[in-house]
Amino acid sequence: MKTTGTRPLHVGQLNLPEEEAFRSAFQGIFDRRFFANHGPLEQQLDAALADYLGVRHAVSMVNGTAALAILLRALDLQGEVILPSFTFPATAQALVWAGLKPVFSDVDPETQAISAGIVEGLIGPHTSAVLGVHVWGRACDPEGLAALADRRGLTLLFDAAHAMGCSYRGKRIGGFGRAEMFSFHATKILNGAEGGCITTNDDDLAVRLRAMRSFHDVVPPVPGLLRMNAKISEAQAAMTLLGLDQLPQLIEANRRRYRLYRRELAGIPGLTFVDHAASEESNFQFVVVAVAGGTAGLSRDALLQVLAEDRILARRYFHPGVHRIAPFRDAAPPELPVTDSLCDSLLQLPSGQAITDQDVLETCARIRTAAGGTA
Ligand code: T4K
Repeated sequence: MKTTGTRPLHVGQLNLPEEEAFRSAFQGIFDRRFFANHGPLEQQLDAALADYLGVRHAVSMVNGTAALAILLRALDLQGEVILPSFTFPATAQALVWAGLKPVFSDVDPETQAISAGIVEGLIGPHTSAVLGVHVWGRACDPEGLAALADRRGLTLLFDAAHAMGCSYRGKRIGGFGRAEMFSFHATKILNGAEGGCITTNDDDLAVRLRAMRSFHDVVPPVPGLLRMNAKISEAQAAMTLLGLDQLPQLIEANRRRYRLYRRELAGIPGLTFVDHAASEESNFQFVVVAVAGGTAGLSRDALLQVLAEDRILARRYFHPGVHRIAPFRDAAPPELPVTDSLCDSLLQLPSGQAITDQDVLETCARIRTAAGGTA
Protein backbone atom coordinates (compact mmCIF):
# COMPACT_ATOMS: atom_id res chain seq x y z
CA MET A 1 0.00 0.00 0.00
CA LYS A 2 1.27 3.49 -0.77
CA THR A 3 1.53 5.48 2.47
CA THR A 4 1.06 9.23 2.64
CA GLY A 5 1.07 9.90 6.39
CA THR A 6 3.92 10.47 8.82
CA ARG A 7 5.90 7.38 9.82
CA PRO A 8 6.58 5.88 12.26
CA LEU A 9 3.19 6.07 13.99
CA HIS A 10 3.40 5.86 17.78
CA VAL A 11 0.82 5.00 20.40
CA GLY A 12 1.91 7.95 22.59
CA GLN A 13 -0.12 11.13 22.42
CA LEU A 14 2.95 13.36 21.93
CA ASN A 15 0.76 16.46 22.17
CA LEU A 16 2.57 19.76 21.74
CA PRO A 17 1.50 23.27 22.76
CA GLU A 18 1.17 26.10 20.24
CA GLU A 19 4.66 27.32 19.40
CA GLU A 20 3.99 30.96 20.29
CA ALA A 21 2.53 30.09 23.71
CA PHE A 22 5.43 27.72 24.36
CA ARG A 23 8.03 30.39 23.49
CA SER A 24 6.37 32.98 25.64
CA ALA A 25 6.08 30.62 28.67
CA PHE A 26 9.73 29.63 28.40
CA GLN A 27 10.83 33.24 27.87
CA GLY A 28 9.17 34.01 31.21
CA ILE A 29 11.19 31.28 32.92
CA PHE A 30 14.42 32.56 31.37
CA ASP A 31 13.60 36.17 32.30
CA ARG A 32 12.91 35.25 35.92
CA ARG A 33 15.98 32.98 36.02
CA PHE A 34 13.95 30.75 38.30
CA PHE A 35 13.98 27.19 37.06
CA ALA A 36 13.04 24.99 40.04
CA ASN A 37 12.33 24.86 43.79
CA HIS A 38 8.69 25.90 43.99
CA GLY A 39 8.61 28.71 41.48
CA PRO A 40 5.48 30.54 40.40
CA LEU A 41 4.57 28.03 37.68
CA GLU A 42 4.56 25.07 40.09
CA GLN A 43 2.16 26.99 42.31
CA GLN A 44 0.02 28.04 39.37
CA LEU A 45 -0.10 24.45 38.14
CA ASP A 46 -1.13 23.01 41.52
CA ALA A 47 -3.97 25.55 41.73
CA ALA A 48 -5.08 25.00 38.10
CA LEU A 49 -5.11 21.20 38.47
CA ALA A 50 -7.09 21.33 41.71
CA ASP A 51 -9.58 23.65 40.05
CA TYR A 52 -9.94 21.55 36.88
CA LEU A 53 -10.27 18.26 38.78
CA GLY A 54 -12.58 19.66 41.46
CA VAL A 55 -10.38 18.64 44.41
CA ARG A 56 -8.99 20.54 47.38
CA HIS A 57 -5.36 19.79 46.58
CA ALA A 58 -3.12 18.85 43.67
CA VAL A 59 0.57 18.36 44.48
CA SER A 60 2.62 18.13 41.31
CA MET A 61 5.88 16.21 41.18
CA VAL A 62 8.65 15.13 38.84
CA ASN A 63 6.74 12.10 37.48
CA GLY A 64 3.84 9.84 38.36
CA THR A 65 5.89 6.91 39.71
CA ALA A 66 7.80 9.05 42.20
CA ALA A 67 4.57 10.81 43.19
CA LEU A 68 2.92 7.47 43.94
CA ALA A 69 5.90 6.21 45.98
CA ILE A 70 5.92 9.42 48.02
CA LEU A 71 2.17 9.21 48.56
CA LEU A 72 2.53 5.68 49.95
CA ARG A 73 5.27 6.85 52.36
CA ALA A 74 3.30 9.93 53.33
CA LEU A 75 0.45 7.66 54.41
CA ASP A 76 2.89 5.51 56.38
CA LEU A 77 1.37 2.35 54.96
CA GLN A 78 2.78 -1.03 56.01
CA GLY A 79 2.48 -4.62 54.83
CA GLU A 80 0.59 -5.57 51.68
CA VAL A 81 -1.30 -3.61 49.06
CA ILE A 82 -3.72 -5.20 46.61
CA LEU A 83 -3.50 -3.96 43.02
CA PRO A 84 -4.25 -5.29 39.54
CA SER A 85 -1.53 -7.09 37.62
CA PHE A 86 -3.09 -5.59 34.47
CA THR A 87 -1.28 -2.25 34.68
CA PHE A 88 1.99 -0.57 33.76
CA PRO A 89 4.84 -1.94 35.93
CA ALA A 90 5.32 1.50 37.52
CA THR A 91 2.22 0.97 39.69
CA ALA A 92 3.86 -2.01 41.40
CA GLN A 93 7.37 -0.50 41.33
CA ALA A 94 6.15 2.45 43.40
CA LEU A 95 4.83 0.07 46.05
CA VAL A 96 8.15 -1.70 46.36
CA TRP A 97 10.04 1.63 46.56
CA ALA A 98 7.76 2.47 49.48
CA GLY A 99 8.65 -0.82 51.23
CA LEU A 100 5.28 -2.46 50.56
CA LYS A 101 4.44 -5.90 49.19
CA PRO A 102 2.25 -5.97 46.08
CA VAL A 103 -0.52 -8.56 46.03
CA PHE A 104 -1.72 -8.97 42.47
CA SER A 105 -5.40 -9.27 41.73
CA ASP A 106 -7.17 -10.44 38.60
CA VAL A 107 -9.56 -8.04 36.87
CA ASP A 108 -13.15 -8.07 35.66
CA PRO A 109 -13.30 -9.15 32.00
CA GLU A 110 -15.74 -6.34 31.12
CA THR A 111 -14.15 -3.37 32.90
CA GLN A 112 -10.58 -4.77 32.73
CA ALA A 113 -10.16 -3.30 36.23
CA ILE A 114 -10.36 -4.66 39.79
CA SER A 115 -13.64 -4.51 41.66
CA ALA A 116 -14.72 -4.89 45.27
CA GLY A 117 -16.00 -8.40 44.58
CA ILE A 118 -12.69 -9.57 43.12
CA VAL A 119 -10.46 -7.89 45.69
CA GLU A 120 -12.31 -8.96 48.84
CA GLY A 121 -11.03 -12.54 48.74
CA LEU A 122 -7.41 -11.31 48.69
CA ILE A 123 -7.63 -9.27 51.89
CA GLY A 124 -5.48 -10.80 54.62
CA PRO A 125 -4.13 -9.82 58.03
CA HIS A 126 -1.30 -7.76 56.50
CA THR A 127 -3.36 -5.86 53.91
CA SER A 128 -3.21 -2.12 54.50
CA ALA A 129 -4.51 -0.67 51.23
CA VAL A 130 -6.11 -1.22 47.84
CA LEU A 131 -4.65 0.53 44.81
CA GLY A 132 -7.09 0.59 41.89
CA VAL A 133 -6.08 1.59 38.35
CA HIS A 134 -8.48 3.52 36.10
CA VAL A 135 -7.23 1.62 33.09
CA TRP A 136 -7.89 3.38 29.72
CA GLY A 137 -9.44 6.21 31.78
CA ARG A 138 -12.45 4.08 32.78
CA ALA A 139 -13.27 4.44 36.48
CA CYS A 140 -12.19 1.47 38.62
CA ASP A 141 -15.28 0.74 40.77
CA PRO A 142 -14.84 3.83 43.01
CA GLU A 143 -18.04 3.27 45.00
CA GLY A 144 -17.72 -0.50 45.52
CA LEU A 145 -14.06 -0.22 46.50
CA ALA A 146 -14.78 2.72 48.84
CA ALA A 147 -17.48 0.71 50.64
CA LEU A 148 -15.14 -2.28 50.91
CA ALA A 149 -12.24 -0.15 52.18
CA ASP A 150 -14.49 1.45 54.82
CA ARG A 151 -15.84 -1.89 55.96
CA ARG A 152 -12.40 -3.54 56.18
CA GLY A 153 -10.47 -0.51 57.51
CA LEU A 154 -8.23 -0.18 54.42
CA THR A 155 -6.80 2.85 52.66
CA LEU A 156 -8.11 3.25 49.11
CA LEU A 157 -5.91 4.86 46.45
CA PHE A 158 -6.12 5.12 42.68
CA ASP A 159 -3.59 5.20 39.87
CA ALA A 160 -5.25 7.69 37.52
CA ALA A 161 -2.29 7.91 35.11
CA HIS A 162 -4.71 7.29 32.20
CA ALA A 163 -7.63 9.30 33.47
CA MET A 164 -7.00 13.04 33.07
CA GLY A 165 -10.32 14.58 32.04
CA CYS A 166 -12.35 11.39 32.60
CA SER A 167 -15.38 11.11 34.86
CA TYR A 168 -17.36 8.70 36.99
CA ARG A 169 -21.09 9.40 37.44
CA GLY A 170 -20.50 12.94 36.29
CA LYS A 171 -17.66 13.66 38.74
CA ARG A 172 -14.12 14.10 37.46
CA ILE A 173 -11.69 11.37 38.44
CA GLY A 174 -9.20 12.86 40.93
CA GLY A 175 -11.32 13.04 44.06
CA PHE A 176 -11.94 9.32 44.68
CA GLY A 177 -10.39 7.30 47.50
CA ARG A 178 -7.93 8.93 49.88
CA ALA A 179 -5.79 10.16 46.97
CA GLU A 180 -5.18 9.64 43.24
CA MET A 181 -2.06 9.83 41.05
CA PHE A 182 -1.86 11.34 37.54
CA SER A 183 1.01 11.19 35.04
CA PHE A 184 2.13 13.98 32.69
CA HIS A 185 4.54 11.75 30.78
CA ALA A 186 5.19 12.79 27.16
CA THR A 187 2.99 9.94 25.95
CA LYS A 188 -0.03 11.03 28.03
CA ILE A 189 -2.80 13.36 26.95
CA LEU A 190 -1.47 16.03 29.31
CA ASN A 191 2.17 16.23 28.28
CA GLY A 192 4.56 17.85 30.75
CA ALA A 193 7.57 16.15 29.12
CA GLU A 194 7.54 14.07 32.36
CA GLY A 195 5.63 15.04 35.46
CA GLY A 196 2.79 13.86 37.62
CA CYS A 197 0.68 14.81 40.62
CA ILE A 198 -1.24 13.55 43.59
CA THR A 199 -4.75 14.82 44.14
CA THR A 200 -6.54 14.61 47.46
CA ASN A 201 -9.24 16.22 49.58
CA ASP A 202 -7.24 15.46 52.75
CA ASP A 203 -5.65 18.72 53.99
CA ASP A 204 -3.17 17.02 56.32
CA LEU A 205 -2.00 14.60 53.62
CA ALA A 206 -1.47 17.49 51.19
CA VAL A 207 0.76 19.27 53.73
CA ARG A 208 2.86 16.13 54.13
CA LEU A 209 3.12 15.60 50.37
CA ARG A 210 4.25 19.20 49.79
CA ALA A 211 6.97 18.76 52.38
CA MET A 212 8.08 15.32 51.21
CA ARG A 213 8.48 16.28 47.53
CA SER A 214 11.23 18.73 48.47
CA PHE A 215 14.36 19.28 50.56
CA HIS A 216 13.42 22.92 50.86
CA ASP A 217 11.50 24.39 53.72
CA VAL A 218 7.84 24.70 52.95
CA VAL A 219 4.98 26.45 54.64
CA PRO A 220 3.78 25.15 57.01
CA PRO A 221 6.99 23.32 58.01
CA VAL A 222 6.57 19.62 58.82
CA PRO A 223 9.49 18.31 60.88
CA GLY A 224 10.58 14.70 60.94
CA LEU A 225 9.42 13.58 57.50
CA LEU A 226 11.49 11.55 55.04
CA ARG A 227 12.10 13.86 52.10
CA MET A 228 12.95 13.45 48.44
CA ASN A 229 13.82 15.72 45.56
CA ALA A 230 10.70 15.07 43.50
CA LYS A 231 9.76 18.65 42.67
CA ILE A 232 8.32 19.46 39.27
CA SER A 233 10.57 21.91 37.41
CA GLU A 234 9.32 25.24 36.10
CA ALA A 235 9.85 23.95 32.53
CA GLN A 236 7.67 20.89 33.19
CA ALA A 237 5.07 23.02 34.94
CA ALA A 238 4.98 25.41 31.96
CA MET A 239 4.42 22.54 29.51
CA THR A 240 1.72 21.02 31.71
CA LEU A 241 -0.10 24.34 32.12
CA LEU A 242 -0.15 24.85 28.35
CA GLY A 243 -1.49 21.32 27.91
CA LEU A 244 -4.20 21.95 30.49
CA ASP A 245 -5.36 24.98 28.50
CA GLN A 246 -5.57 22.86 25.37
CA LEU A 247 -7.15 19.82 27.03
CA PRO A 248 -10.72 20.29 25.73
CA GLN A 249 -9.47 20.53 22.13
CA LEU A 250 -7.10 17.58 22.60
CA ILE A 251 -9.95 15.46 23.96
CA GLU A 252 -12.23 16.49 21.11
CA ALA A 253 -9.58 15.59 18.53
CA ASN A 254 -9.04 12.23 20.24
CA ARG A 255 -12.79 11.57 20.21
CA ARG A 256 -12.92 12.26 16.48
CA ARG A 257 -9.92 10.00 15.80
CA TYR A 258 -11.44 7.28 17.97
CA ARG A 259 -14.74 7.44 16.05
CA LEU A 260 -12.89 7.25 12.76
CA TYR A 261 -11.09 4.12 13.94
CA ARG A 262 -14.41 2.61 15.06
CA ARG A 263 -16.08 3.35 11.74
CA GLU A 264 -13.21 2.01 9.66
CA LEU A 265 -12.73 -1.17 11.70
CA ALA A 266 -16.42 -1.99 12.07
CA GLY A 267 -17.51 -5.49 11.16
CA ILE A 268 -14.10 -7.18 11.14
CA PRO A 269 -14.74 -10.60 12.66
CA GLY A 270 -12.84 -11.22 15.87
CA LEU A 271 -11.94 -7.58 16.42
CA THR A 272 -13.68 -5.71 19.25
CA PHE A 273 -13.19 -2.21 20.60
CA VAL A 274 -12.54 -1.27 24.20
CA ASP A 275 -15.42 1.16 24.68
CA HIS A 276 -16.24 4.15 26.84
CA ALA A 277 -19.66 4.70 28.46
CA ALA A 278 -21.56 7.38 26.58
CA SER A 279 -22.76 8.80 29.92
CA GLU A 280 -19.20 9.58 31.08
CA GLU A 281 -16.47 11.92 29.94
CA SER A 282 -13.45 10.16 28.46
CA ASN A 283 -10.20 11.56 27.12
CA PHE A 284 -10.16 8.91 24.34
CA GLN A 285 -6.41 8.76 24.86
CA PHE A 286 -6.21 5.06 24.13
CA VAL A 287 -7.55 3.26 21.08
CA VAL A 288 -7.51 -0.37 22.17
CA VAL A 289 -8.84 -3.39 20.31
CA ALA A 290 -9.10 -7.02 21.36
CA VAL A 291 -8.00 -9.49 18.70
CA ALA A 292 -9.53 -12.95 19.03
CA GLY A 293 -6.91 -15.03 17.21
CA GLY A 294 -9.31 -17.80 16.20
CA THR A 295 -11.76 -15.56 14.38
CA ALA A 296 -9.74 -12.51 13.32
CA GLY A 297 -7.80 -14.44 10.69
CA LEU A 298 -4.52 -13.86 12.46
CA SER A 299 -3.27 -13.60 16.01
CA ARG A 300 -2.73 -10.34 17.89
CA ASP A 301 1.04 -10.79 17.67
CA ALA A 302 0.91 -11.55 13.93
CA LEU A 303 -1.15 -8.40 13.41
CA LEU A 304 1.36 -6.42 15.46
CA GLN A 305 4.11 -7.68 13.16
CA VAL A 306 2.19 -6.84 9.97
CA LEU A 307 1.62 -3.29 11.20
CA ALA A 308 5.24 -2.88 12.31
CA GLU A 309 6.37 -3.74 8.77
CA ASP A 310 4.51 -0.59 7.69
CA ARG A 311 6.09 1.33 10.61
CA ILE A 312 2.75 1.46 12.39
CA LEU A 313 4.01 0.89 15.92
CA ALA A 314 0.96 -0.50 17.73
CA ARG A 315 1.78 -1.83 21.22
CA ARG A 316 0.75 -4.75 23.42
CA TYR A 317 -0.22 -2.72 26.47
CA PHE A 318 0.06 -4.35 28.89
CA HIS A 319 2.14 -7.41 28.19
CA PRO A 320 2.86 -9.56 30.07
CA GLY A 321 0.92 -9.03 33.31
CA VAL A 322 3.08 -7.44 35.99
CA HIS A 323 2.87 -10.66 38.09
CA ARG A 324 4.86 -12.34 35.32
CA ILE A 325 7.80 -9.92 35.16
CA ALA A 326 10.86 -9.47 37.36
CA PRO A 327 11.16 -8.56 40.17
CA PHE A 328 7.53 -9.42 40.86
CA ARG A 329 7.17 -12.92 39.47
CA ASP A 330 7.04 -15.73 42.00
CA ALA A 331 8.05 -19.33 41.56
CA ALA A 332 4.32 -20.01 41.83
CA PRO A 333 2.60 -17.01 40.18
CA PRO A 334 -1.01 -16.36 41.15
CA GLU A 335 -3.65 -17.65 38.75
CA LEU A 336 -4.92 -14.55 36.96
CA PRO A 337 -6.68 -15.95 33.89
CA VAL A 338 -8.50 -12.77 32.85
CA THR A 339 -5.30 -10.74 33.08
CA ASP A 340 -3.39 -13.33 31.04
CA SER A 341 -6.10 -13.38 28.41
CA LEU A 342 -6.18 -9.56 28.11
CA CYS A 343 -2.38 -9.45 27.89
CA ASP A 344 -2.57 -11.96 25.03
CA SER A 345 -5.32 -10.27 23.05
CA LEU A 346 -5.24 -6.47 23.43
CA LEU A 347 -3.57 -4.15 20.98
CA GLN A 348 -3.17 -0.39 21.39
CA LEU A 349 -3.32 1.54 18.13
CA PRO A 350 -1.54 4.83 17.30
CA SER A 351 -3.36 7.89 18.60
CA GLY A 352 -2.74 11.49 19.63
CA GLN A 353 -2.03 14.79 17.95
CA ALA A 354 0.68 13.41 15.64
CA ILE A 355 -1.73 10.96 13.98
CA THR A 356 -3.61 12.32 10.96
CA ASP A 357 -6.93 11.07 9.59
CA GLN A 358 -4.96 9.63 6.69
CA ASP A 359 -2.79 7.70 9.16
CA VAL A 360 -5.93 6.25 10.76
CA LEU A 361 -7.39 5.29 7.37
CA GLU A 362 -4.17 3.58 6.31
CA THR A 363 -3.82 1.76 9.64
CA CYS A 364 -7.40 0.49 9.41
CA ALA A 365 -7.01 -0.57 5.78
CA ARG A 366 -3.89 -2.51 6.72
CA ILE A 367 -5.71 -4.25 9.57
CA ARG A 368 -8.71 -5.09 7.37
CA THR A 369 -6.51 -6.62 4.67
CA ALA A 370 -4.45 -8.55 7.22
CA ALA A 371 -7.61 -9.89 8.84
CA GLY A 372 -8.72 -11.33 5.52
CA GLY A 373 -11.17 -8.64 4.34
CA THR A 374 -10.62 -6.23 1.48
CA ALA A 375 -9.23 -2.78 2.18
N1 T4K B 1 0.62 3.96 36.03
C1 T4K B 1 0.17 3.71 34.80
C2 T4K B 1 -1.12 3.00 34.62
C3 T4K B 1 0.91 4.16 33.69
O1 T4K B 1 0.46 3.91 32.44
C4 T4K B 1 2.12 4.85 33.90
C5 T4K B 1 2.92 5.31 32.78
C6 T4K B 1 2.52 5.09 35.22
C7 T4K B 1 1.75 4.62 36.27
C8 T4K B 1 3.77 5.84 35.55
O2 T4K B 1 3.69 7.24 35.24
P1 T4K B 1 5.06 8.04 34.93
O3 T4K B 1 6.03 7.76 36.05
O4 T4K B 1 5.55 7.59 33.58
O5 T4K B 1 4.64 9.50 34.96
C9 T4K B 1 5.12 4.60 28.34
C10 T4K B 1 5.42 5.75 29.26
O6 T4K B 1 6.82 5.84 29.49
C11 T4K B 1 4.73 5.63 30.57
O7 T4K B 1 4.68 6.93 31.11
C12 T4K B 1 3.31 5.15 30.40
N2 T4K B 1 2.66 4.89 31.63
C13 T4K B 1 3.30 3.87 29.59
C14 T4K B 1 1.91 3.34 29.38
O8 T4K B 1 3.85 4.15 28.33
P2 T4K B 1 6.79 2.92 27.35
O9 T4K B 1 8.07 2.44 27.93
O10 T4K B 1 5.91 1.95 26.70
O11 T4K B 1 6.99 4.22 26.46
P3 T4K B 1 7.89 4.49 25.26
O12 T4K B 1 9.01 5.34 25.70
O13 T4K B 1 8.22 3.21 24.58
O14 T4K B 1 6.96 5.40 24.34
C15 T4K B 1 5.82 4.91 23.66
C16 T4K B 1 5.94 5.35 22.19
O15 T4K B 1 5.99 6.75 22.07
C17 T4K B 1 7.20 4.79 21.56
O16 T4K B 1 6.77 4.16 20.39
C18 T4K B 1 8.07 6.00 21.27
C19 T4K B 1 7.14 7.18 21.32
N3 T4K B 1 7.74 8.35 21.96
C20 T4K B 1 7.93 8.34 23.32
C21 T4K B 1 8.47 9.44 23.93
C22 T4K B 1 8.71 9.44 25.42
C23 T4K B 1 8.08 9.44 21.19
O17 T4K B 1 7.92 9.42 19.97
N4 T4K B 1 8.59 10.55 21.82
C24 T4K B 1 8.80 10.59 23.15
O18 T4K B 1 9.26 11.61 23.70
O19 T4K B 1 6.04 3.60 28.56
